[in-house]
Amino acid sequence: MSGAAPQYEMIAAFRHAFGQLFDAMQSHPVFAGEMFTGTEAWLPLMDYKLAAEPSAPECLVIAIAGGTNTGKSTVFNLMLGGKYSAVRSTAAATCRPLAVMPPELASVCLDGRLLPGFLPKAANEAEDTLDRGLHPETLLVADAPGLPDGMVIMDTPDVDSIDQKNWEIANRLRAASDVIIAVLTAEKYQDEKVIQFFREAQALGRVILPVMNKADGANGHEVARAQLEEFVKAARLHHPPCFLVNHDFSLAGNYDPARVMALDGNGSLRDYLLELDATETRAAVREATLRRLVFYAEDFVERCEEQAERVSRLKEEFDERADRMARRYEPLPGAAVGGLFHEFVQSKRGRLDRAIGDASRIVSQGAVVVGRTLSRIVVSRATLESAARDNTEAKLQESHRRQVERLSQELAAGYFDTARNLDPAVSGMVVAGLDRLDTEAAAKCVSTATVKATGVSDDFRHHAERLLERWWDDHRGRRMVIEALDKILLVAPAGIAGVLSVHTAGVGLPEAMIVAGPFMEQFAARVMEYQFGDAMFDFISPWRKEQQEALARALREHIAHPALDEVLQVLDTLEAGPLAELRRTLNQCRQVSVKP
Ligand SMILES: Nc1nc2c(ncn2[C@@H]2O[C@H](COP(=O)(O)OP(=O)(O)OP(=O)(O)O)[C@@H](O)[C@H]2O)c(=O)[nH]1
Ligand SMILES: [Mg+2]
Repeated sequence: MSGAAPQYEMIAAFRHAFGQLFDAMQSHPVFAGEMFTGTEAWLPLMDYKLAAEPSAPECLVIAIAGGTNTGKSTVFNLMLGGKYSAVRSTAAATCRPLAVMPPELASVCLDGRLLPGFLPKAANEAEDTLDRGLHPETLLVADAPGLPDGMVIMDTPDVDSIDQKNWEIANRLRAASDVIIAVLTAEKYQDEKVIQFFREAQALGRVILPVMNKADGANGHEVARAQLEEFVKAARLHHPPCFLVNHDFSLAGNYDPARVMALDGNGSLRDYLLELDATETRAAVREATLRRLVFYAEDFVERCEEQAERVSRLKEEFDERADRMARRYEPLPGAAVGGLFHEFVQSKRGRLDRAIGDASRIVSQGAVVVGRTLSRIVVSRATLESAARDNTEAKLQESHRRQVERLSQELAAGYFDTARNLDPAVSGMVVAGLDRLDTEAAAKCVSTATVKATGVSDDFRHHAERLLERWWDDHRGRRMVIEALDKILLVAPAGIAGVLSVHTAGVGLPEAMIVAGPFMEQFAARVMEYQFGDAMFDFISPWRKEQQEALARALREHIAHPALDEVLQVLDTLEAGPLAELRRTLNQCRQVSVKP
């Protein structure tokens, strides 16, 4: 058939890409387990059928299949006219397939070139098919000189075995076959597992020929006819020719192919097979197999792509949640931020000094205002809080730490809830990631990373300078107070005592001395803050945003990404190429599969 070679190459490329993806995913066994579930149903189509090299000799593979103990080995021997396969009354007796073929094919088959995927082994005796010690991939090979050219007949284990290993074998044999003889009995023609097997064989384009074994001849095989009809309908077969073997207890030793006879009385199953156009049948089966492969593989690749998409969305979602959580953080500015006011005012000092002639008046007025409005507050703070300014900073940091740790814990708890509702492959990895995460320790890392970053960045310093400069130009009155205050700081602590003692209402020298001491800077900061008024919010918000962004980064780094650790590795693996290659090679297979 023309086109077989490009088909072969494309399928081989797709198979190779699949293998690469499979290998790459093996370091994530749980995810891989979920991902590759179901592929065992269609991989045999490549490995046991389409992988056959175009140069290998052509053959028509006829497999005898059916439920346990239906008489498959018996029908097989009948068709071959001799005892090739062991017949037993015990269930699931045949456990390894046996392929019988003309001698010239047998040698090619034993070289592994005729029926790909299997481990060929020359059969010594009929009982070999019962040997469970043989490797499950074994294909026993025997030759039968009387068989027509290119014909391979296989006896196979049951398709509905209690032994699950047999299902895999049945799957492979179905893939390898072109024609399947469905051996049924009055007890087994309706079994769901059997029906399923043949339905799929029909979808794979295999030629299915039902045989009712141990048929009762009464009323022109009335019962067998009805049962065959029912089977054909259930397995969705398209009017196949049906056959039967009469119930005959003296069967042993009498292997006559004519005994497997057509239901319509026209010859035997063997005659029918001899007349079948092998080349046409093989080509049709191959095309149907490729179509079915593309159908399954398409579904698989789509699922993988969706999975990769879901996993990458999950990362985005986790990151976004960390960001949202960080926006709930409300840090309060400490000394570093307050210090910027002071620095700024100090930078204006030169101008003030030049105008020092007026200064005494301004200083006095300023001091009065400052004193009246704020001295009481400052004094009360002075008496309530024990001296050190560091204490206030430490308290501030402690409150930040508590906030950050609470937000971290809340975030991790939210991730847990989400993880539990994800699909099983991903859920397992995220839950394991969260289980590995010591939330308390992670929260501390976040807190350390964030709280230590409460200083001011260059960006914020520039912002502050610009804003203060603008404010300075727009608020002449208020800035006077600040300038005055700064002047006081310049002459403090001695000077302030005098100024305050003259101008303040009811605040005496002892309190002023306390003010002038360790609280001088804080006092100044308060006044500046007060005078700076509405501009304060604009001044602080970029700083707060910076703090929130630092927290968001820390939450991602210490909580979101450790939780997603394995998921991110999976994503890296999937995005590194094997999935794209699988898609590319599949698209090529799809093109050749639809070619006329
Ligand atoms: N009398 C009679 N016995 C049959 C006929 N077909 C099968 N048997 C008997 O049914 C039993 C099972 O036959 P097998 O040919 O081994 O059946 P099988 O489907 O190959 O069985 P497994 O390989 O174990 O699944 C044996 O005891 C056979 O002798 C038949 O047409 N007539
Ligand atoms: Mg058998």
